[in-house]
Amino acid sequence: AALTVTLGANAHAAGQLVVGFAQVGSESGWRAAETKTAKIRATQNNIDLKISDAQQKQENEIKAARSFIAQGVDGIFIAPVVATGWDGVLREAKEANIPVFLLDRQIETSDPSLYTAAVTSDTILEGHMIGDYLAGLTHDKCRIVELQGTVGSSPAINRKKGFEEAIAAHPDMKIVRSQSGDFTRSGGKQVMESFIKAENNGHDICAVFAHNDDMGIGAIQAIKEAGLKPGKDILVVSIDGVPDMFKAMADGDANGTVELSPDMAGPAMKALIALKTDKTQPAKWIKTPSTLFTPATAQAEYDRRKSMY
Ligand code: GYE
Repeated sequence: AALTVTLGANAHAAGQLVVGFAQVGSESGWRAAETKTAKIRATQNNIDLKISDAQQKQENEIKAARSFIAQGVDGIFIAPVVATGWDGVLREAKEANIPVFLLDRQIETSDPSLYTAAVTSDTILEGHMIGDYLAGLTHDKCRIVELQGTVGSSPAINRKKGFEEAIAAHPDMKIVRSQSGDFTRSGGKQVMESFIKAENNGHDICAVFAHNDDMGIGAIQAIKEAGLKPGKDILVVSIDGVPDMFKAMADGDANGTVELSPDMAGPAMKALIALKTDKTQPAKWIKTPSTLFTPATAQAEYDRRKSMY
């Protein structure tokens, strides 16, 4: 084993760490920004980053992780598409002494020592912030339709939970329909079309809460095609803070979003380097900030962000 390690290390420039990143796919604008940012951070940190696109399938992520283990990488990043089913492959990584960082989604495990740290936003808080904000916009009275993210993913579970906790304080706010649009624009549009049909051509819907901006943008299209005005006839709130949502808010088509940083890889790389150089144990949860944005500042925020992605 010692020989293999030496050969692996020699294959790279001195001091250069090799990291394998099992990425979910490219279902959303936020995801694309995260991948792009990861590549930039890799260059800045002199890390050889190998990214695998799992096309939204956990089995592909597990396969990628196994191949990274076989290659003897210095660290593995996983953006876990769903929350459960990770213990087996994580145990293999642990036995191979390879630290694993979870990016942007959490997992459910009976043994948290199987991964080193998770870099994510507080997805319960995001749902809570949107629920509180919507309560203010609607004077605590609203028939809400909900577009959920990928079934079984931690942000879908947690954003729903946080939102429900927030509106529970307001008896006249209710989620009347809820279905997954899989975090995609087309999924959001399709599900919103069916909600509109089922709710008196949309006239009985006060607001749509989408678990991400892409589904929110899909919903905006569906609302327009039904002859209604998004942002007014049906309020639109979501989470991510991608440039297209700032544009939608500036255009009056949407009402609010909670931004989360697309830079999950940067903090993970920093923690990995500290771990490798002087054995510094990172915090188990490296939490990124959540910020609410509204139409009031949308144009300026859009102009500022356009160039960043
Ligand atoms: O909000 C969504 C993406 O896991 C936090 O996944 C991430 C979510 C993000 O598809 O746009």
